[in-house]
Amino acid sequence: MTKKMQDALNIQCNAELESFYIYLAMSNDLENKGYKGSAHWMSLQADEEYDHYKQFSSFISDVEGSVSLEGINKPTTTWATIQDVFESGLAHEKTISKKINALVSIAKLEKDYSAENFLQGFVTEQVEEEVTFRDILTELNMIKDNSAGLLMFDKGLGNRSQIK
Ligand code: OFO
Repeated sequence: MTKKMQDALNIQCNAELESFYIYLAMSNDLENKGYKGSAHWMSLQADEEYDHYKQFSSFISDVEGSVSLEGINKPTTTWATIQDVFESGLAHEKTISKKINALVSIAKLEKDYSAENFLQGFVTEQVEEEVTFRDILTELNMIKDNSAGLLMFDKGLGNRSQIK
């Protein structure tokens, strides 16, 4: 692997850990707001990001590169409403999608076919991540501040059992 590719993948390791941290902060805020089911969902979302970090770091090691960890920015810790939490989540996933696409461009330029192949899974993953957040927001925008609707919505998210 070229140094340019390794550096870019290491930056993505950091971005995945930052995603983990951001979703943990969102989970804590949802818990504080009384949305226990949504907090559970978001905590699994954080776990999924940690899994993405592990996939990136394993790939770097598999191709005899080295992983180097950097500091993680302090995340936002409170949002005005549950809608704002998920709006921020969708905006964040859009920034990650751009980063993944930029990595694919680097892999192509570096003629790194194994990195390009590895990254394709994340191109697909990012489409799914954006759809998931968009679907949740559609539901929340229909419910607005209807308490019975919010209660049912929260129970629904509480049923998430896996990171995928
Ligand atoms: Fe949310 O997909 Fe990784 O960052």
